[in-house]
Amino acid sequence: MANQNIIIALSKGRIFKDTLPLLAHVGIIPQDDPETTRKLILDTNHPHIKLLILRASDVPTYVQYGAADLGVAGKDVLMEHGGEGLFELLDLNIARCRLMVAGRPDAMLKAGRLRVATKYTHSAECYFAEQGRQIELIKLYGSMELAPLVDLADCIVDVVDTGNTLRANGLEPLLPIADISSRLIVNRAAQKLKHHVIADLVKQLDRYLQAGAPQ
Ligand code: PRT
Ligand code: MG
Repeated sequence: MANQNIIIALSKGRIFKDTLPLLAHVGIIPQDDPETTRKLILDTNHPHIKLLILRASDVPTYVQYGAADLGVAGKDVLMEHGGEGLFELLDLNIARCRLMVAGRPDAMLKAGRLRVATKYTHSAECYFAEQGRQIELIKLYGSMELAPLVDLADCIVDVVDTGNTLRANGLEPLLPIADISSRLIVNRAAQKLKHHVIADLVKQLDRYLQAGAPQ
């Protein structure tokens, strides 16, 4: 397929798992499983195509700076990153979830400034500004569900899939902010210099997705 080098950045876990069938459809087979290998650069069956295994929130940065040509990242991560120097080529319709405000059922009734705990500080700031609601942001890096339980925050902004994690902690989804799915992203240089290979890849993936790729 490619005789130009193509580096694709993605994260292990749900994004890798859901991207595998899409890569397989375009004939790209990783030679290692990121859940078992310690390698961070995976070879594929194509000598010119490699996969970088990164923290999900680092994928846009590697693509933006050209360390990877392409990447697979959640829209939540892209909204936080700001998307500078990046183009979204395709909605891959994988790793779907919703970005939500969540908390105890009465959390929104609080008068005055809301304390909002989240790793999605940019999205939370934009959302509450649009709503005209004053907030105090508390930046966290994980386990956001804990914050309202110990009165660190009135509510959280996090992605929700089944809602089981919220429920298990006595919290509820309260307000939807955005529907989230993962996107195929590219940087300007790769888009120009590797146009033919990338356009061909996108065409094949798009056809597959339009035909209703099995989820
Ligand atoms: O885990 P790490 O801190 O390294 O990074 P990450 O959480 O950003 O990465 P990862 O691999 O967990 O998620 C990658 C992407 O998957 C996210 O950026 C989202 O776009 C997407 N995605 C889809 C999700 C979920 N569904 C999801 N459920 N990301 C995280 N979750 C979390 C959710 O926050 C909750 O705490 O999983 C937990 C369980 O969700 P429920 O609602 O099903 O209980
Ligand atoms: Mg995670």
